[in-house]
Amino acid sequence: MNGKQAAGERAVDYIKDGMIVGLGTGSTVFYFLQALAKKVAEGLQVTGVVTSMQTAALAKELNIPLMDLNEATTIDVCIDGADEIFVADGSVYGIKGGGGALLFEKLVAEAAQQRIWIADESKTVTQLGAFGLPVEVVQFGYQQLERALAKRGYNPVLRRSADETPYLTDSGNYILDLQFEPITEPLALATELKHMTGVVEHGLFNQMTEVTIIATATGAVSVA
Ligand code: ABF
Repeated sequence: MNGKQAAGERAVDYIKDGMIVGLGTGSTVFYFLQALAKKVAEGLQVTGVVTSMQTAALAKELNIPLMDLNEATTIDVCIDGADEIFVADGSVYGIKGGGGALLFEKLVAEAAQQRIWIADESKTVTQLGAFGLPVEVVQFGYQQLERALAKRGYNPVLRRSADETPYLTDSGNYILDLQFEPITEPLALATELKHMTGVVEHGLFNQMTEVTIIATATGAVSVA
């Protein structure tokens, strides 16, 4: 068992009968989904899973009921991975969006009563930024925004798919990956980015999780 699998399986303990479960994206979430599917097959009654398009396909394959975010009056618990997890003064900051679903992930997380991050220990960092910072932007005139971000020293790079065309998010937007580190003021940077016209959302998830489940490569799990 690896760290991602151990963290994903531990998170299933938080799922109770009747819950509406929010889900993010990525391989750690896929381990959670496989463990959840086993519990559902053993009788756990989940009302539904709300998630991004990438994860929805796997949930469907695993016969886990899906719900649209608009149908979910509230989400009991949201389980998601992360690209970086940083803890300072008891607050948890994260960078997400490596999987390109940061907008849907943030919308689902903000609708949830309890947010749980699951990750292997490689995601915990002593300062934010080495991963890069995904920023979802509208296609129209994105090069203006790219130039403005470059002027601020954020080194934006348009994310491209394997065929070299611009990567498109679930909402048909582009992603500019910012490259600069360390990110020492995540709260201020989040505000700055959100005020730039054309920015739809960014991958800073500041103080947006109540529980972090981190597992080592040997499967030892710590919950904070
Ligand atoms: C998702 O989890 C993304 O925001 C992030 O990129 C991903 C991490 O992927 P993995 O679990 O495969 O490391 O929420």
